[in-house]
Amino acid sequence: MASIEIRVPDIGDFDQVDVIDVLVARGDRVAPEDPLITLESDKATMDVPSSAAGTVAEIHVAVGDQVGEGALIVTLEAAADNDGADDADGAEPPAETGAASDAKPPAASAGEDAAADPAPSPASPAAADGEASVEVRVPDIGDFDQVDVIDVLVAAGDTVAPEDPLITLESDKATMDVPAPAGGIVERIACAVGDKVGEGDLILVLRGSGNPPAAAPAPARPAATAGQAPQRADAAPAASPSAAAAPARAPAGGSAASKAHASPAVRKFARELGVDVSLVRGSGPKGRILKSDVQAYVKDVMHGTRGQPGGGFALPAAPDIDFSKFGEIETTPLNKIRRLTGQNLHRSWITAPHVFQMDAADITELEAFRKSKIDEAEAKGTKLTLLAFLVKASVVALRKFPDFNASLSADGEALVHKKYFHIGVAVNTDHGLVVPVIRDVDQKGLYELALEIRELSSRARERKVTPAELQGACFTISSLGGVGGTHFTPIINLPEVAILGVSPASMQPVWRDGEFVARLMLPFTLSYDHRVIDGVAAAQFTRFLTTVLGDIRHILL
Ligand code: CAO
Repeated sequence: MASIEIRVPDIGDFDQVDVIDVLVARGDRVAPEDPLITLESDKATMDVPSSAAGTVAEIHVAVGDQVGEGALIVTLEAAADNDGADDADGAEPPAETGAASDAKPPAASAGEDAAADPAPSPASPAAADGEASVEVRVPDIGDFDQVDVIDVLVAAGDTVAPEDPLITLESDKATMDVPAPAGGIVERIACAVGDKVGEGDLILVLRGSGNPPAAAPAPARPAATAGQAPQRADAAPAASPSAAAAPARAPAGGSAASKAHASPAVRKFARELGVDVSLVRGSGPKGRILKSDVQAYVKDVMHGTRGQPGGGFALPAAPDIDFSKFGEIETTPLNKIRRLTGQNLHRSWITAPHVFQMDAADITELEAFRKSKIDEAEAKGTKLTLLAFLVKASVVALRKFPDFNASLSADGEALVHKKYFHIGVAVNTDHGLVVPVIRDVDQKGLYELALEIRELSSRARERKVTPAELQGACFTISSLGGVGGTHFTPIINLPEVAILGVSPASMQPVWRDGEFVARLMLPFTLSYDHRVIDGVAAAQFTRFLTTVLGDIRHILL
């Protein structure tokens, strides 16, 4: 069966854009035109559709990646019915469609475009001076004929600056803002949410403010989608902010739904399910609504926990506070790792009801054994820290308590038990928290694990771990043992159901056989998802872990 590589097509003037959603999973069957991923620049959101039918064999991008033209998105195993289809309809051969190498990018920016070709100017001044009324029309929107007006961002009487977004249009592939060609006061609005418009249709009339009216910049238009070379090269990308970044202004006729930050594919999905996207809380970058958010919303509604009159649970949006009112500030953008980590932790915190089970293991003997092996470990080129023992002991406990080596199915109706034992290890790095995964721990010895922990953590610190090395964990260990503290409560790394938070061991007086004896005690916390794990099971798990760590020979059993 042939493999087809689907690549990022020509995306016009944009160099590197964010992957904000991956809409397929390995094993999914896709048809031509099914959306695969959603890209977002600061001007437009665009789905990249599949150019062929097939089964998703490999996904090469993840949410948060930045991609440019030609980047490999997915590899498809071709469906039988692809064979010969290209000849029949004259479409590009599948391997080339993603790169869309012959697709023309949109032309230069709005201003340049207007200078080069003023004829299709969508802004028609009724008089030559800047105070005259200007009819603002839908500019060239590329391949799209009639598209929906999904938001009107201004009202009659509003003052707009050049490039302010006026309306938002949506096709089945892209959401795009139409920016103001000039500054002025909105005299009259000529379209409404729900209208279908095409190039040249009147949007509104602006009364000039002294700024000479220019040709309206075209909306940010995604270039050809895979397999679809654009017919025209004269459409210019807008310089408008995205809908989400539009100035805070009451929309004239726009519904809250149209203001929601979601890709066309997600909107379509929501429409199919009858979901009002304005009620869905987005967990994606910049609060973007993902398909999984719509699914989670529907699930909550079905369970009666959200959206029901008189009840429900909705988090209010965080207030936008101007801290400079209170003193000097400096704003530093979060890097990608911190943004993604924050989103994942937040999602886990609000999704999984966390319970924390604390315990302490007597590791006096284990520590004596570890110390006796330090030289041997060094000879093997590694450092045998407690963490290798914890990783191994956790797998012994996961074997005994299989519900801890499981994940809830996406619909929340089943528990997926894993027969493999991959352990995530939280690594603190200068650029944020990274959790590389040690695979098949059950098949590895302590030295091998120690080596791997060392190697993976240093690569994590050098930003050299691959996305694949961050995936597939069954259970995570977060050790602050080398740092300090007495106890802490880590957040579960969903879709895992539990995480172990380990604090520094210390000598403690322990009452034993009628006297206090000094023992090295290791405090730890098991944070677990109470939807899956009962309190008794959690206490049994942590007790068993103390037994294994108390007598490490248990790992042989
Ligand atoms: N009790 C006492 N000492 C401990 C200990 C514990 N629980 N765990 C580690 N130590 C000791 C080690 O033995 C080592 O001692 P020496 O230098 O004297 O030999 C020292 O502390 C430093 O260990 P380490 O941190 O370099 O190595 P590690 O294998 O224990 O941990 C790693 C590796 C990558 C997990 C760690 O460096 C790290 O990044 N930890 C932070 C994880 C984190 O950020 N968690 C919070 C996330 S929120 O959930």
